[in-house]
Amino acid sequence: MKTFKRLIAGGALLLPAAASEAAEGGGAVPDITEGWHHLWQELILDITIIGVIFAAVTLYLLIKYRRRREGEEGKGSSLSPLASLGWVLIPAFIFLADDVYLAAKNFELWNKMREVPEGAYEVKVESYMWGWDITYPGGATATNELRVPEGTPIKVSLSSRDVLHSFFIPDFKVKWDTVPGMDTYIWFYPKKAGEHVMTCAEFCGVLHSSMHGKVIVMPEAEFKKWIEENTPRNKEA
Ligand SMILES: [Cu+2]
Repeated sequence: MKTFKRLIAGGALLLPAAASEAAEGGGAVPDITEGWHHLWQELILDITIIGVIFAAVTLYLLIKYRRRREGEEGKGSSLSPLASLGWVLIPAFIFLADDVYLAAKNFELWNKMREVPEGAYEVKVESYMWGWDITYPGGATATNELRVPEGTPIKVSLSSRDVLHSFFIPDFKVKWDTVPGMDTYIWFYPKKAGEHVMTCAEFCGVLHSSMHGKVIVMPEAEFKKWIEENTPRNKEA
């Protein structure tokens, strides 16, 4: 796959490719948030560069071969068949090579997004009209506030009590549908403490727009304390 991608990258206008390759290495847990962010930037950059070049060439040809006098008739093209073919195939190749390259990167990231890293902390989230019920491994529960420890990959097991919803954390660039009767999941990697929005991204009824909550990333010790205080057996004791 790598060789295949290099081949394609070599053939096209793909300066950012090397940079993205370098940004990916490192820790055992892949940073899919950074990966999606990077792929998005790369896509915008590529289509901007290609778009500007194509627009400039089009503009140049439009001006160069414009009609100069009233009633002037154009001459037949002087391009050879080979040159005509080149004018069609080369631009098409540039577009397609970039598309295939970006698609390959996309699928690579997609696979990482579907592979939960080992040792991930699992939290259950059940969606309903219109909120999120959260259950932790020890039985602690919460609504609309998903507390997680920093520095640990989090697996969110998703289900729905009623209709289709979609669990979306924009800051981590992860989103997955919750489907009645089906178990789905998503994972993300909160690296440092802080608060993030989580929201429903699938229209699910009149109060869909207020179906949002918070992802609260806590320092590990603080999170442990919170879990202990909220686990049912500890509450009773
Ligand atoms: Cu919803």
